[in-house]
Amino acid sequence: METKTFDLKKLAKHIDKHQKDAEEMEKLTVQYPDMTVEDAYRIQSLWGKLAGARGDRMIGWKMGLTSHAKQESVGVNEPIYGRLTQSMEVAERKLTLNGLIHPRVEPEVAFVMKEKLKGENFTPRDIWAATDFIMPAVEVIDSRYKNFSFTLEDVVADNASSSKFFLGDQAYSPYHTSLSDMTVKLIKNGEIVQSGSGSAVLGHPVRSIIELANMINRFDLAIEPGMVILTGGITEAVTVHDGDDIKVDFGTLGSMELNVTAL
Ligand code: 0L1
Ligand code: MG
Repeated sequence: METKTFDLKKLAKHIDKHQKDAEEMEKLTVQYPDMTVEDAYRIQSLWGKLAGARGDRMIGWKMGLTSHAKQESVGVNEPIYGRLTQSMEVAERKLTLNGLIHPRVEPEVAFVMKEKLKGENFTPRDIWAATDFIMPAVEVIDSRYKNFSFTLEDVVADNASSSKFFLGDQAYSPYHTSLSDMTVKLIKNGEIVQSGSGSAVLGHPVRSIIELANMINRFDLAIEPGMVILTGGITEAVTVHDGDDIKVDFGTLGSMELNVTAL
């Protein structure tokens, strides 16, 4: 087996420390330019094990870089995935900035699964049949890299910038509405600052689940029953500051409102 000049476990601990301390770090690829995307997913997996060992259980997956705009900004043509843990889900409608570096919010659709999906090349029908319900969601992304600047390998190792997420109070049937036609507006302090349609997510959010199953199957991993999946940003992510009021209008999936506070 090829011997790496870097220790993946040590890098997972390094990222974990910067996440916990909310402290910016240099890109890993500056010091380790030979790092591959596969190495980066292994670092992410080791990070997941560290979280699990302190009781922060994995509860789902997120897909990132699912829009052309985001892929272009990182210079890639593929999405990425990350791990969602229990401590990332926030039940109250308050986003506390303490513990975060430079958070941004983005509206998403979450799928909650009732059946295991393991394998490749699922069809949309397979995904719908395995879905329990869908929910509107707001993801908070917070890259641990300076200036939110990274390569594909860096962002994968940093768990796809995962930090927190909010799910709406109301769950909906998977057949409630056409998610690709759904228009979503992100309103900050009373002003519409972003809008987009569900089709921004790989053409349709269901495609995001198909892609996730393909990608994790390469590591022999599965989407497990009960897991929540954030399918990807419907609009660009928006920076938030203390005192901001964030409202997301999901059309027929209702709306969500968050207050941003320092503490
Ligand atoms: O959820 C996302 O699409 C974020 C993926 C990572 C890229 C970023 O931090 O903007
Ligand atoms: Mg996202």
